[in-house]
Amino acid sequence: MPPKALITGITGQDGSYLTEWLLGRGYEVHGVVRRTSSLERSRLSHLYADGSVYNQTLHLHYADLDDPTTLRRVLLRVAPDELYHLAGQSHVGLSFDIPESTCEMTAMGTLRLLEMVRDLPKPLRLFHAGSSEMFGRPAVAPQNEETPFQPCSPYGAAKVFATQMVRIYREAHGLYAVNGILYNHESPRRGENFVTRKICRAAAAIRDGRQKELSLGDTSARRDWGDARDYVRGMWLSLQQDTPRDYLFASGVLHSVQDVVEVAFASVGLDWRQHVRQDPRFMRPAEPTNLVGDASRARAILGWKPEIGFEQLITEMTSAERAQSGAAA
Ligand code: F7E
Repeated sequence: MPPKALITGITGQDGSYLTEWLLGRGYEVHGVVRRTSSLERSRLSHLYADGSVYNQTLHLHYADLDDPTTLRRVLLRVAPDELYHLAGQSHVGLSFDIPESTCEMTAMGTLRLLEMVRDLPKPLRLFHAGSSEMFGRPAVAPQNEETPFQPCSPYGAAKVFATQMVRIYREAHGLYAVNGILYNHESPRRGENFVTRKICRAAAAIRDGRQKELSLGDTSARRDWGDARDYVRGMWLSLQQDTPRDYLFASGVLHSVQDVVEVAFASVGLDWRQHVRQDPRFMRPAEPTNLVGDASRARAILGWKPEIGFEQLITEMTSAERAQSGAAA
């Protein structure tokens, strides 16, 4: 019998890469999709269109985190060995505008899932996607798994609640439950409203004459950016250990939004100064500082290390945008 995995958030960037990773390892993969998700145009469309995969080794189920009965039913029917909980409202800026629904889904949604897992007749291994946003404005840099959380966004606070609950269920109820503390991770499949994709997309469109300028918020903001394909590998590795514990996944290197602009525009032979402007609409009420991670534990125990560097990633994302629009890469 092949191992079975269930993924919440399967239509997202990480969900789609994780699906490919697990299928490649002989898993039967099940995904939870919302009724509103358009599968034909999603990041799964290539798998959805493949008759040897869809409904053979990949199965999708309609359910929702805010509709516990549907989710409980899927969990009971699928009876997965591994559950990857990736779903949630993941835009930090937006969480200032819609804090209640962000917390409902990210914080309470995770607690509901933990309650369901606790009642399952057959135990499973749970991975929960935490975030560097939980550190907010930390007193130390780089951060590790022991650094205290000090979130400065509704999104960060919701993730802290969910992460602490995972720890509590692991300790109090003996669940095999793991938090991954994930720093920013990007790819050509990144959502269009995240800054790396927005910049790479604009650089490609300006190069090909489809756009004139790019408006950004705080370009001095710095992040520890990695590649999503490296991070889904970490998710899987963290569930293959005898003892469940939390792991931090990060590149350990800080770059500014301005660095992203410079690499993306240079990769298509453009001078960014002629096209980029600041727009207060994209500024946030609060910005975290010094979010840079120390992934020593993941390196030592999981043998994990990031394989794709910052410049390679941004260059690939920009050329993928050009290829997608039919222009020369
Ligand atoms: O912003 C600045 C913005 O939206 C990065 C999510 O995956 O990683 C992600 O959250 C930085 C911030 O990602 C624009 O103010 C400037 O300082 O790409 P982002 P994020 O907020 O760091 C963490 C780890 C998660 O867990 C989240 O789910 O870029 N910035 N100008 C801008 N950001 C956006 N989106 N748009 C701008 O125009």
